[in-house]
Amino acid sequence: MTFNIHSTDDNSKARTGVITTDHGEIKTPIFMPVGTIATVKSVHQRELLNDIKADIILGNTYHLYLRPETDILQKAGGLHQFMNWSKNILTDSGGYQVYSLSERRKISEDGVKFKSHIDGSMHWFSPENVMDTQRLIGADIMMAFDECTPYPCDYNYAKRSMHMTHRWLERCITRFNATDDLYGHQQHLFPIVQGSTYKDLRKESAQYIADKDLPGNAIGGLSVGEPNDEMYEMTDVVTDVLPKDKPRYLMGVGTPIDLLENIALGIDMFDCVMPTRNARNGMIFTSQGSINIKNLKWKTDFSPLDSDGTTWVDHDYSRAYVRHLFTVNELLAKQICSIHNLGFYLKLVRQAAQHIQDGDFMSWKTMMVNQMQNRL
Ligand code: PRF
Repeated sequence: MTFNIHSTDDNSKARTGVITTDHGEIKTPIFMPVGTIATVKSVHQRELLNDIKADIILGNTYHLYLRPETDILQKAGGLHQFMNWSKNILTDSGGYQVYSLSERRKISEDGVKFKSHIDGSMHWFSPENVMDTQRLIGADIMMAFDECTPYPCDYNYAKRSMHMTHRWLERCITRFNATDDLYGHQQHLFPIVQGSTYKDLRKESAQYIADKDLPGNAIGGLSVGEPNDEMYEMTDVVTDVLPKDKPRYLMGVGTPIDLLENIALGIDMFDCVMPTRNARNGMIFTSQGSINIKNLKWKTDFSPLDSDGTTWVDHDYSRAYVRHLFTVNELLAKQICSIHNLGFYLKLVRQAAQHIQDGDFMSWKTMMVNQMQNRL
């Protein structure tokens, strides 16, 4: 994997660059659509490729391990083959999903015992078997196994948990180095900074992670209920420590405004269920603000879904039509809004890159943040 920085902003920590892997180029800053269970919900791979223009999507070890199960993915020749996606894939390690989804879990130094949210069966994740599973999935970028602490989190718990995440990282690296990629493309491991909302812990964790000299670095444990200012403060502290010449990935973030604020703080990669999940509930994002397309006010609005939008759904369908589809509970409503929202997120990060190159990123960001706060 290589990461080449193309431009930097004089007034913030924002930068543009290109990550290159065996599955092609990823232009940063990037947003990665979430494809939890081998599908970006209600969006075809063709649309991701041609309309949304995603360079990389995300999968979840936790979900894929439970269904279709790892051996099916292995028989298929890996996740790329199974779902017919020839660009990049990053898999989250399961560290977060075990905590947020499984009904019961018991965490120890060895790993996590958890109960499946599907059928209640018992399972076991460890730093070692999570590396093995991600080898079998075949993601281009694999994530280390970590514990994501809740918010708020007691200082002593956050500190103990962070140190355990660091010890787990050692075990991940050992297993990663002792195993090979299985499908003819190279895989890469990213470690995860934790430390809750404590600056000293965040600095310590960032330094520890940076010293491992892996090809990219991630920040976890944020966007878990803390106020936005606290999230931005933690990102700021951590990006001051993480090396400049490697991509930085802020996990599970966020709103369009969060993306712009964190790009200014030196983040290169994001993922979040928000554009797809909100789309399925009728909430769409535009550069003028967010819209609840189910509202009565759109009943006779025959203007395009988003006249500034870059995907075909933005121009082919009116607000009144999409509102109607939601009213009668038609599947097409969710498809249209998911394509729209992902198209909007990807356009937003491409625009950010353009403004970083042009040297007016911060003034553009201020204008966009103001506009996007509106509810139309
Ligand atoms: N760890 C992992 N995945 C994550 C997170 C984390 O802390 C978050 C936190 N926002 C989202 N996804 N492994």
